[in-house]
Amino acid sequence: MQAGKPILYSYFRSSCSWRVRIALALKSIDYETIPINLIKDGGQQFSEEFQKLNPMKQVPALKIDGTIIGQSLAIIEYLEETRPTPRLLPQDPKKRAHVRMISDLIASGIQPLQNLSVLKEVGQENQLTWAQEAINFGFNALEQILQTTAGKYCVGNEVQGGSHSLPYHQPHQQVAASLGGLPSVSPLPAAGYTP
Ligand SMILES: N[C@@H](CCC(=O)N[C@@H](CS)C(=O)NCC(=O)O)C(=O)O
Repeated sequence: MQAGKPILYSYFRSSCSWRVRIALALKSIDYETIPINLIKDGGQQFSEEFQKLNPMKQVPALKIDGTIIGQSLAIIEYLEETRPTPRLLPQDPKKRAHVRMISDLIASGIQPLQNLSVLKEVGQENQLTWAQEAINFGFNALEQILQTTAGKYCVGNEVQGGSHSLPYHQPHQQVAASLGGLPSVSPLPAAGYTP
């Protein structure tokens, strides 16, 4: 595989892709986007061509440095290791662990439960309640954690403290606000990123 400009396979409404777009923007990495529409044509993630890039049939996937990487957090970690400036992870190991804890809470504990494929299994009638419960449960845990870790961002006042998880907050800012009683979760999206 020839290494050229990185290519991000992405969908505009995908919070997982958004997470990677924010990391790319923070690191000022120039890249191209190939849109994978998760709704159109029965879901372009299921095309034979895309499955070869990401057998999980999910966005994002990043073609970079002659390889292809799926899983948003793995992509972000790779960018951090190969393009370390500016840092996304704090230097302090405890703060770093806090960033990873929050990222995993969102990327493993909330988002997958309301993925399109899961909602389809849950069925149209129950999917709203199902998704609301997953978000409610996760955000309540997050609220408790942020009360001890957050400053301006999820962890402290440096952008790297919570950049992994900011992208999740942004698309769900209104949800967090509408849930009420989440004073630490609701204001965090206002971090000013529009990648
Ligand atoms: N753990 C994966 C999750 C990726 C994921 O769930 N992507 C969603 C969009 S945010 C997707 O492609 N869904 C397609 C589907 O459910 O069919 C990551 O963090 O990259």
